[in-house]
Order: sequence, then structure tokens, then C-alpha cells
Amino acid sequence: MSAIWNPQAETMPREELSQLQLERLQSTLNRAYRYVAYYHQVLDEAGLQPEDLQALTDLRRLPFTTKESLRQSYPYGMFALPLREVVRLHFSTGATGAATVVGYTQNDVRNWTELVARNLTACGLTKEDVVQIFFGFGVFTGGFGFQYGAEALGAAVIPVASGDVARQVQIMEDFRTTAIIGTPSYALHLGRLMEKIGHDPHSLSLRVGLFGSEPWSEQTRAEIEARLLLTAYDTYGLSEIGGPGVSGECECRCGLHIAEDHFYVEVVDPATGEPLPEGREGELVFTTLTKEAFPLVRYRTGDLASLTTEPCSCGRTLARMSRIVRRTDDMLILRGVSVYPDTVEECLRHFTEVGGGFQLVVRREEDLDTLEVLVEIGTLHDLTFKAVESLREKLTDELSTTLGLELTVRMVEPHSLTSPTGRLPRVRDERAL
Ligand code: DLL
Repeated sequence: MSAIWNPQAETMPREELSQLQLERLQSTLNRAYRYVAYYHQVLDEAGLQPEDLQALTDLRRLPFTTKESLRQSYPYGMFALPLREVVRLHFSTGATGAATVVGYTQNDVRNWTELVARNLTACGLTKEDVVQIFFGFGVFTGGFGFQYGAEALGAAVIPVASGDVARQVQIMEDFRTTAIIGTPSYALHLGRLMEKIGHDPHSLSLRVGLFGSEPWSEQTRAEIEARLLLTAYDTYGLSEIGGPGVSGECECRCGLHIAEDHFYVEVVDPATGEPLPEGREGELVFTTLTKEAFPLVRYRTGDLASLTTEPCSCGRTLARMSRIVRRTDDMLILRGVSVYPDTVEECLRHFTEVGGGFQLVVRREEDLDTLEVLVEIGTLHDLTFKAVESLREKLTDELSTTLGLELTVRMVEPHSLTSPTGRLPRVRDERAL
């Protein structure tokens, strides 16, 4: 079993952790009430003062913060500190397209670095590693987050970001990269393309990959591992809460440990908002406990997962969340049939000729909902119209049988739906309902 970056924090007895969370929550609420007009109003409307919240479960007396609240306060309305204290701004269009701006103080960046360092250490990375980052270095949090974390470990980091696959592979080979970090769809694309260009993965030195920022299945994990000869770990985060480092798998790969000393997590029924017991899948709701510039209270993520506080064999006491395979806003209801993008993903994985990305486009034509599935052409050797058309027909059959729905498939350019720098929405709902 690999080392633990911060044993004091990561293996703390759970009662002690709850006490720490409560202290940090009270301090967060005090600051939010004092400095963020939005939270001042929320508490006033609930008839509460910050000190009325005496237990973690008292948080349930407060309403959720939603993406909509963030959008309305664009750009700085929810900052708890003046800009002179802020050293970094990131923003995201999120999984559903609404812009949200997040600020970090120097201390927030230090905490972020620590959390990503924990995440990398849990996957067995050390200062001996050569880490190649595929995530973008821009307003998206992926690139910088992992750069800081891996540097804190003392690893040698190559911030390549996006680039064509041949160049990535060349760099991996020349620099003897041992760990890669990016979206799973890009890793899959890279693996498949290596086969196409006849590049033997044995010529590389890869041993570990951290992938996240979008949902991916166990089949995708198995294929990435087989093609790139590495062990693949899931890593989760969202910009609103601070970027990557919110949770990540350890070497047991039995759920993602949440950095609970920095985030208080709840799982709620997405329909009623009521808290759900451990083990039940629901929507993740986070409250930040240490964020200075941009504290959030009961932020609804739209991500669906379940929690467990059962001890993990790695020794960490931090709760684990299940892998996210879908979001609350992912589910489409088409002519009464529920369609989840992960079902489509699972089905597409059986076709090695397709690329890593896909998108479901829903339209309403003459009062009827239609579904078009855009699929990237991947490693198809024969690109004649006939070959592409035959693949398209096979996909149409397979997908409509699996989903129980009539649909059309459109083949699109390789790589046009895959981005190394972040996620493209897996659903485009063009219905004007
Ligand atoms: O994607 C932060 C990040 C960067 C996480 C790099 C991991 C690695 P956003 O752009 O704000 O931030 O997107 C956050 O992406 O609410 C989830 O819906 C989705 N997501 C992130 N990680 C995973 C994952 C970054 N491991 C949104 N599995 C989140 C499934 C994920 N979905």
C-alpha cells in the first residue's frame, strides 16, 4: 500500500473529524453571513444566526445553493473577500453550460495543492514519477490543480496540455513519462490511436493514470489499462468547490475518498431534497469548510453518488463516494423512455472502431422527440463511405435495441467530441419545451 500524504488528516478518527468539521463550519457560516450578501439573506430568511447551527445536521435548516444562485451573482457577488485578497480566478461553464466564477486566496491555493497531493499519493505517485498532464492550463481547473499537486510531491511535471496524439506519445516516450493525467475519453482515444499508428505501448514507461472531469465506465477503465499498460484511477472535483482534489480513489479502487476535513458532504434525494442514508444513491451536496474567497453552503452538484463510511483497507478514515456515472440533469425522457448517457457509453465501448467521445442531441420535430447520437469515427482503417455507413448502421441497430427507442446515428470527425482540456456536454437538448 502506498504512503499517505497527510496521515493526521486522512486517518483521523471520525468523531474527531466531525468535531473539526463543526468548528470549521461555524467559522465558514460566520464569514459567509458577514461578508456575502446572499448568505446574509439566506440565514435571515431562515430566521437563523450562524451560532444557531450547533450540529452538522443543523445545516439541513438552510436551503441549497444552486448553480442559478451563482449565475445571478456573476461575477463577484458571492465572494467573501475583496479582490485584493484574491490571487486566482477560474471559471467553468460546468456540465450544463452556465458560467460560474471561483476565486482563491493564497491560502485557498495552498489547500488545493495539498488536496491534489493527497490524491496523487493515494494513487501511488511519488517524487520519482514523471507526470504528463493532458488537462488544459487555462480557466479550467484541471491543469493547474494537478500541476501544483504533483510539484508538491516533488515529481517532474510536464504540462503538455492538449496537443495531437503523436506529439503526446513522442513526449511520453522521450521523457519516460510514468504517470498521465487527463480525461478518460482522451486517454482512450490516445490508446486506440497508438494501435492505429502502430505504436507499441511497451515502448512507454507508463504505470499510473489519473482520469476524471467526466463520467467513465469500468469497461473504459479496463480498455485504457489494457491499451496503455497502466493502472487507472478515478479523480473527482468541480470548480465551484475548488477544482480537482475534492475526492479520489486510493489503491483499493473501492470508491473515492472525500477530503472531508475541507468539505462537508450530504447526499440528498434530487426530487425532494431530503437527506438520504449511507449507501443510497442521491445528489451530492457540498459545503466548503476552509475556503476563504469563495465559501459555499449546501451547494447542489447535480452529480449522483452514494456514500460509505465503512473503514477502507488503505487506512484512510475519510468517507468514500461511489463513482459518478450520471448526473441529475443527464437523464433524458424521450417519449416516456428514460435514457442515460452512460447506457450509450457502455454500448459504444463494444465498438473499438469508434472514438472516445459521443453526444446525444434531442430535438422536437412535429411534436415528437427525436434522438440523434453523434459518434466519433475513431480507428477505422477503411474510411470509405461504405465502411463508415456500415459502422453507422450497426451502431444504430445496437443503440436502438439497447435503449428501446428509435434513433439516428451520425458519424463525426475523429476527436471532434473529445477534448483533453475538459468535458463536452454529453447531452444537447434542443427541444423548446
Ligand atoms: O472537471 C474539475 C476536475 C478537473 C475534476 C480534473 C477532475 C479532474 P468542472 O469543469 O467544474 O471541474 O466540472 C465539474 O465534472 O460536477 C461532474 O459532473 C464532472 N466530473 C468531474 N470529475 C468527474 C469524475 C472539473 N471523476 C463536473 N467522474 C462535476 C464523473 C466527473 N464526473
